[in-house]
Parts: sequence; C-alpha cells; structure tokens
Amino acid sequence: FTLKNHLRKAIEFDEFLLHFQPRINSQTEEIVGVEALLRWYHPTFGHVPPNEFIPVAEEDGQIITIGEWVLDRACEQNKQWQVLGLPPIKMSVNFSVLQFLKRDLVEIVRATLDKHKLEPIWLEIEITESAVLENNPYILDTIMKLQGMGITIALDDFGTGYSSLSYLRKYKIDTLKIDRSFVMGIPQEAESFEITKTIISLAQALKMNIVAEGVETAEQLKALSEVDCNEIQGYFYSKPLPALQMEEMLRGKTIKR
Ligand code: G
Ligand code: G
Ligand code: MN
Ligand code: NA
Repeated sequence: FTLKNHLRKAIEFDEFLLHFQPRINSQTEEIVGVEALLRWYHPTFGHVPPNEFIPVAEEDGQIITIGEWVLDRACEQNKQWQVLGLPPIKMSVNFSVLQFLKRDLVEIVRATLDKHKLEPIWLEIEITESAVLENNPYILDTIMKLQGMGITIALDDFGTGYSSLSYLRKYKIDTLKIDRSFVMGIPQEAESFEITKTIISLAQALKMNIVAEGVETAEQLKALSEVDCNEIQGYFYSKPLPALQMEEMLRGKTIKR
C-alpha cells in the first residue's frame, strides 16, 4: 500500500466528494459564499484528511488532475444551486500553486465555467502564499488573466506564509483570508488581536475583501465585527457540510445558529 497509488484511483473509483463551508457577512449574517473542501473516503482506510493526501498529490503531480476535478464539481454544484433558484453565492476553490504553473490553467478554468454556464463572478480561487508565488511573472500574468475574466482571487492562510506584504503591491488580490491561528487567540491574546486588526486595516486601505477563518466563538465574532471584518468563516456558524445540508442552509439564506 502506498497512499500515492490509492490516490491515483480515487477519481475513477468515485471516492472524492466536496464539502462546503459557508462564508457569512458579519453585518447581515447572510451567506455570501461557500468554500469547497475536498474529502477522500477510501473503502478500507476510511476518511483520509486533506492535510495528508494533498501534499502527496502535490509531490507527484496528481494535484493537477484532482484540482481540475474539484473545480469541475464546485462549478457544477454552484450552477445547480442557482438553477434551483437559491440566492447566488460565490464558490471558493482552493488551488495548489502547482496548478498555477500549468500552462493551460486559464483555458481550463474558462472551459469549466462555459461547460456549466456559470458566470465568472461566482467563482473565487484561493491560493496560499508561497515562495513560488512571490517572484513569478507567469503566475502574476495568470492571476491577472483570471481576474480579467471576472474571477476573484483570495490569498488563503494570510499572515502565516512567506513575505506576505511585498506581493500585495504586485498582485491585485481581491480577498484576504486571515489565518485561523490569529483568530484563535481573539480576544484574550493582545498580539493576535492587534495583528488581526492591522490586517483588516490593510485590507480596507487596499480595498480588499476580508474574511476571518476559524471563528469558533461568539466572543471572536463580536470582536471581529467591531473592527469591521466583513466576512466570517468557521465552526461558530457551520463546519463544512455535504452538498444537501449546504443546500438546506442556503434555502434559509440567513444563517440559523
Ligand atoms: O478543512 P480541511 O481539513 O478540509 O482542509 C485542510 C487543508 O486542505 C486546507 O489547507 C485546505 O486549503 C486544503 N484543501 C482542501 N480542499 C482542497 C482542494 O480541493 N485543493 C487543494 N489544493 N487544497 C485543499
Ligand atoms: O487552509 P484552508 O483555509 O483552506 O483550510 C480550511 C480548513 O480549516 C479546513 O480543514 C476546515 O475544515 C478548517 N476549519 C474551518 N473552520 C474551522 C474552525 O472554526 N475551526 C477549526 N479548528 N478548523 C476550521
Ligand atoms: Mn482555503
Ligand atoms: Na486558511
């Protein structure tokens, strides 16, 4: 057994599925978007967490195929919800930086949106900061092409990565997602809260949308709302849910907790 070999069969054997976690407007408590999160259920190993298999998929290049599968299903699902007459929301999809290094990414994304007749404004691509992102004119060009199509780009796990600030000058990022390691310390840890407030001010000054990740408590929500964090994601509202449960939540539009 190697994880890598089983992973290679996971699409064919239909072992992947997507869960969806809502993103909530902190003022109106409306669901403004969902993040698609990949799940792998193997018949003998059971649930394998993405933190275990994504690095393996990145190591041997499978992340390209898997990433295309995720994008396809996420767009299909978002369109399906629109066809059902649910309030339109942004679908956020995590992309590995390796996907950005593939020459045909822009064409794949365009073809996937066309296939499902999904307008680009309903898709956001999340990318984690990395050294590769930092100094790569090709990635910069790809991000600009995607944005030119109307897709938005989010910087995930913001604040934990390598040299966060220098490329905010180069790239016109639409959304910053404050990493949950900062949110965890709110409000009791002064340092975490100060850093969070600084990230929020930065996002506001640069006209970026801001999302706090990993919000678990009413205290965190209150503190973040008071400093005008516009969007909230985390267990306080909802853990990532299977499609049908997410659909039921969307029927309610405003989140019930
Ligand atoms: O919530 P969760 O345990 O699912 O996510 C763990 C990690 O796996 C997160 O860093 C998340 O960004 C990543 N992840 C989840 N789904 C995907 C995906 O479809 N593609 C990539 N590249 N990463 C994902
Ligand atoms: O790296 P990325 O931000 O894509 O990772 C999302 C991960 O965070 C997923 O594994 C998701 O299940 C997890 N997550 C989402 N909300 C919470 C939360 O409130 N608390 C904790 N501990 N994890 C969360
Ligand atoms: Mn993410
Ligand atoms: Na994150």
